[in-house]
Amino acid sequence: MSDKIYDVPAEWAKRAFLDDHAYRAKYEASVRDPEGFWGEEGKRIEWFEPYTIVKNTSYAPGNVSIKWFEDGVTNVAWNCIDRHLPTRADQVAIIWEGDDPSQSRSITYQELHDEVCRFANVLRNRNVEKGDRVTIYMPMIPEAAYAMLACARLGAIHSVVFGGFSPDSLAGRIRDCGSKVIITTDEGLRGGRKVPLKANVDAAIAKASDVEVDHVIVVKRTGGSVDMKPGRDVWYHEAADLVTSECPAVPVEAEHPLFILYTSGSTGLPKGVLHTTGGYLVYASMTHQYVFDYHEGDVYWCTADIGWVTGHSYIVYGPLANGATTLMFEGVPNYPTNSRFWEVIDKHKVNIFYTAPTAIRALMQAGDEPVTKTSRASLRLLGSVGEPINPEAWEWYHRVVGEERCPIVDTWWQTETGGILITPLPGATRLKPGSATRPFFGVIPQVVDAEGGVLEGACEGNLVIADSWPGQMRTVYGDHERFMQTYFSTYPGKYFTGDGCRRDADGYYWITGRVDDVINVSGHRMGTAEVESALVAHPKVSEAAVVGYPHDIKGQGIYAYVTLMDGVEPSEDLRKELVNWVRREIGPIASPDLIQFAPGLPKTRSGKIMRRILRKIAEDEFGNLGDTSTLADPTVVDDLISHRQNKK
Ligand code: 6R9
Repeated sequence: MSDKIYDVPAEWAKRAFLDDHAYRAKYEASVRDPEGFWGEEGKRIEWFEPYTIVKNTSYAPGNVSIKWFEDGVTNVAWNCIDRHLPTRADQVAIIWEGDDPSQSRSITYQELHDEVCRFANVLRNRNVEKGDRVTIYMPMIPEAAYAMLACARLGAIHSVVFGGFSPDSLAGRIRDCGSKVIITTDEGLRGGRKVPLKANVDAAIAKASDVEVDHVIVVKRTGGSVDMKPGRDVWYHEAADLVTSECPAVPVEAEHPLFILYTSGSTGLPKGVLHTTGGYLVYASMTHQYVFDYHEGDVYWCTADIGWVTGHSYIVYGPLANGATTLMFEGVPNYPTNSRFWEVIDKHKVNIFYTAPTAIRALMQAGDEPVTKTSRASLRLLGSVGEPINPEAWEWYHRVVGEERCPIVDTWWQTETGGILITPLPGATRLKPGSATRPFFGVIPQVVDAEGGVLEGACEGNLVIADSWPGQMRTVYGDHERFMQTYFSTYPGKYFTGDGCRRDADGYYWITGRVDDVINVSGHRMGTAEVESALVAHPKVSEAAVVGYPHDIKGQGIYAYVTLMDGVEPSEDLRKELVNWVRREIGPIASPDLIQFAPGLPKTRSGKIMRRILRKIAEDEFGNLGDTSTLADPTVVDDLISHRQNKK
């Protein structure tokens, strides 16, 4: 914890939407009268049929049901595009910056309209209708945003799968939501390297043989050669040539699903987090405006990938709902050089910059010079998301990148929450490095102890949210039981975030990280169970247990304890083979950083692996193993300690 406090800069106190006093008053109003508050706020988007019911939500055990603006009718693509046309047809909606610094494009709202309509018509010609699921497996190119908005325009439900996931992971996601249409590109391009997206789609379809995929729409990106299956596969540019740039936006109910996004939990396969239309858009739009203090004419850049929720809410939906100019970046922070982010900021005069602690830490290691040789004069506000930001990285971001004039908004939220829940507001909140500070409007965080008792004042425990907000997920796709079990059974009547948290005497929240079996690697969520099941699928592995350990750049690294089949000898080659195996099974983000071959794992007499002990060993805290007396064979612990792998 850092005890430094940064006051709101004078310039900010003047320009921002809200000062501290206004924040407190508005927050009070939002929790005193949610119906009145959101009833007004819901009008920030356009409705074809206005709502009369604002909030209809219940966290009741066994009967969780979440509905906002339920009798309203609208369309997300209409709100993100058409309604801006009378005033902003020629304003740039999307600035695209390619992996190769010589490539960039600007797309106006009129062009966005035409492109999205064309894409929607291509889908409509392939029988995509309201409620159908469409899988999008694409790199960061404007066509990915067109594809998302085209689905929204038709009332189809998109499921974006991160381009770094393997064919196996993609197959699981196609199967789970039964999507008959897949949109991809020939290849992706990141950091100068090509990613065989279309070939991965072909492999995934072969694996998901129980699902009938009718159409694969392929956008040409690199021109690399791909196999096209006649009748199933179509080049987007050929199909788009045959359609018009007009396509009506299909009116949908506020609770009509907008998208599914798969995310890792503590058990089982990734869950399909389902977000719906009206409440999600109102919340994404409102948070984007206030948290980033977005004003007319600002150029806004979020570096996330559209494969993650941050890309959904804060590259596409929030900014476009607000008529903003949003920058989409295809590349990576260190290609061609470590100055890339800052050069892009200068090139496009970016005012608001939102990135992840892992990127900040990696760039910090490269020293100040790659930053200071750029101007960054356009920058006004910095943001952070994805994991706790350590105070050292915060200070560097503030001092070197923002030259002490840009506030940092450390935004805490989750795939499940749809938008930011705990965050500073730049004109209102004094900052403490490492703290996400205070709740956004309408959000009621509570800190509870293990028994669910609500703690008051300064305290530490688990973070829950006491009542619903409009951006909240509505269900796990196809499995409402799992939704209730995962989020509402630990502390009945409350939404359990899975995060630990401390609240200080000023009422500031400090997120301490996951308290469940989810690890956060470079801001990406991985379930330990997923990595374990990939490892045990290898013929030489008998058992595996995976935990997180502190990693200087990634935040957490993946530490795997592996027990081999009888007769198999541990070796460096086998270690490499297992790392590659997991990369192939799940994707590069799941690669174990350290593998320890363990003849036995610490188990209770009932056979449960005691992860607490494995975590302590991986964290290098042998002195503090706690009670080991319930272990079936306490001697395995000594062997584990003596063969601990060293951090990289
Ligand atoms: C938006 C996103 C969610 C988990 C969340 C928490 C961690 C995100 C954070 C943060 C501390 C922040 N997290 N933002 N922890 N401070 N500002 O990242 O969604 O991928 O679902 O991850 O990330 O542990 O529970 P998602």
